[in-house]
Order: sequence, then C-alpha cells, then structure tokens
Amino acid sequence: MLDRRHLDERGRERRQVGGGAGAGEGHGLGGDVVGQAGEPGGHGGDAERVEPQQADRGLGRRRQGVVDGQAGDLVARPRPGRALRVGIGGPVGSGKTELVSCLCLAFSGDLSVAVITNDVFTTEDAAILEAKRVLPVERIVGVQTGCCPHTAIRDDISENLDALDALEERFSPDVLLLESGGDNLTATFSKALVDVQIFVLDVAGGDKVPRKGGPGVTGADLLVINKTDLAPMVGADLDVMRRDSAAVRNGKPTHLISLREDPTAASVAEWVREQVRARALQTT
Ligand SMILES: Nc1nc2c(ncn2[C@@H]2O[C@H](COP(=O)(O)OP(=O)(O)O)[C@@H](O)[C@H]2O)c(=O)[nH]1
Ligand SMILES: [Mg+2]
Repeated sequence: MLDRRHLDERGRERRQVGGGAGAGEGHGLGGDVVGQAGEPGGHGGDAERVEPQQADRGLGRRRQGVVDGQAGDLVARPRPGRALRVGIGGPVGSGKTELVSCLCLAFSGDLSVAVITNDVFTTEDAAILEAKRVLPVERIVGVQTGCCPHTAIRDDISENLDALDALEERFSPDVLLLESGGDNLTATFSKALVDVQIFVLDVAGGDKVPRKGGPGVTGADLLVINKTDLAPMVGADLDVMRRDSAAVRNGKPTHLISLREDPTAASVAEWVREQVRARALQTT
C-alpha cells in the first residue's frame, strides 16, 4: 500500500460561479453496449500517473484530493459519504448537455443529483438545464472558465473543485455531474477532480473518429457514441465505430446511443448507477 496523505489547503476564490445557487455484449438496457463493464469507477485502487508539473500546479489550491507518497501520483480519494463525481467531456455539440439533462431525469426517482457546467465565456449550458427544469436551479452551477476547457478540468481545476465542494456541502448528493466545455479528442479530467469520466462523441462527426483515438476516446471509463439516429443521414457506419472503439479501448465499455430516441439514456444511467454502488462498497 502506498502511503497517502490528505491535502487540506483552501483553494483560491472562484472567478465566477453563476446559474443560481475486445468487444463484449450489451446488458439489454436499450442502447448498444460494447466492451466489458470493467472495474467500476476505474480509479479505485490504481493511482494513474500524472505529470509532476501538472500535479504541482494544482497543489497549492487544492482543498480535497490525495497525493500518493510518490511525487506526481495524484488521485481523488473517495471519502465515505461523498458523492460520486462524474466528468462528462467531448467535442462541442456531441450531446454532453443533453446527456446531463437525460441523466438528471433518469435519476429523479432514486438518486440525489447536482450539476456543474463549464463554458468558456458564458453560462449557457447551465441556463439550458435550468430552462428544462431538470433539477432545482440551486443544484445547477455554471462555471465560466475563461480559458481553454481542457485547462479547467485537468490543469487548473480549482474553480471546478470549489464548485463541486460547495454543492457537496450544501446538498450531500449521491452524484455530481461535471460537464466540461467542448474540447478535442485529447480532453481528460484530472483524477483529483472526478472519480469517473465519460467521453461523448457524435456520430455526425464521422465514423472515422473512434479510430483517431486520443486520450479522451481511449482513456475514458465510458465512451458514449451519441446520435446514432443520424447515422443514415451522414453515411456513418455504426459497425465501424463499434469495432474501432473496441480496438482502441482495451476492454473498457462503449455505448452507442441516441438521446433523441432514448431520452432516458438508459444504458448510461445504469452504468452510472453501477459506479455509485461500487463506490459505496469501496468507502464502507
Ligand atoms: N439528432 C440528435 N440530436 C441530438 C442528440 N443528442 C443531442 N442532440 C442535439 O445536439 C445538439 C448539441 O447538443 P448539446 O447537448 O448541446 O451538445 P454539447 O455541446 O456536447 O453539450 C443539440 O441541439 C441537441 O438537441 C441525439 O441523440 N440525436
Ligand atoms: Mg454543453
């Protein structure tokens, strides 16, 4: 076991927080599931190495998180009772906000949820969720990052971390959903920020995209290929997307879905529930 210590330094003030207070088979949840479920959470025991420089940049501002004894290893360590923190990334327009909206509705009967959205210059996505009334407005926080979306979820995570902590403290939710601003295929969340990561691709981006790989596609705990309803319109071959994502994801799951056709996002919602259950086991 690695020796771990807690960091308890207070983060700097938020700049702006708005918006009110080998392929396996599917599991029959409507949606098209590739790959095995794998270890729930994906970050439970194995600290994934991050660049020392990257870890250093966040340390002075990080309130919560754990540094392993080895310099440069940084993971978010679950503490009992804390919400599962789910990062949702992917290119602009792939359906991240739509997925957040669908998940909020799917969980409305069984899980307590709060949401953070990231936009570069606005709080547009928070406003969309508020207008849809998928959650009480005080549970939706828009963080205006003012910088590259990737930076705010991987390098300088303090604003998002503060916003997560504030929602945690106020609502003690079961799940915190954190939507990144739209970014490219390299986008990944710091493991000091979220427990699990979902990366959302758009079928209309073309069936070549999964095989292009990139850390977002290859490293996410769950890859969602959304808008399967558009495949005939754009000439995308879903079998190719299914095959290529399985080839680059080393057994981690990929769900092909259409939020237009299944607004309950059934397979993704069930995957998140599995992570919540697994995390509860890890922390008890
Ligand atoms: N046809 C179709 N459109 C979708 C689907 N999911 C989302 N959209 C639409 O795609 C657009 C971008 O979605 P949004 O969630 O804002 O993308 P984001 O930029 O990744 O947050 C919106 O107009 C959505 O209504 C889907 O499964 N099928
Ligand atoms: Mg969005």
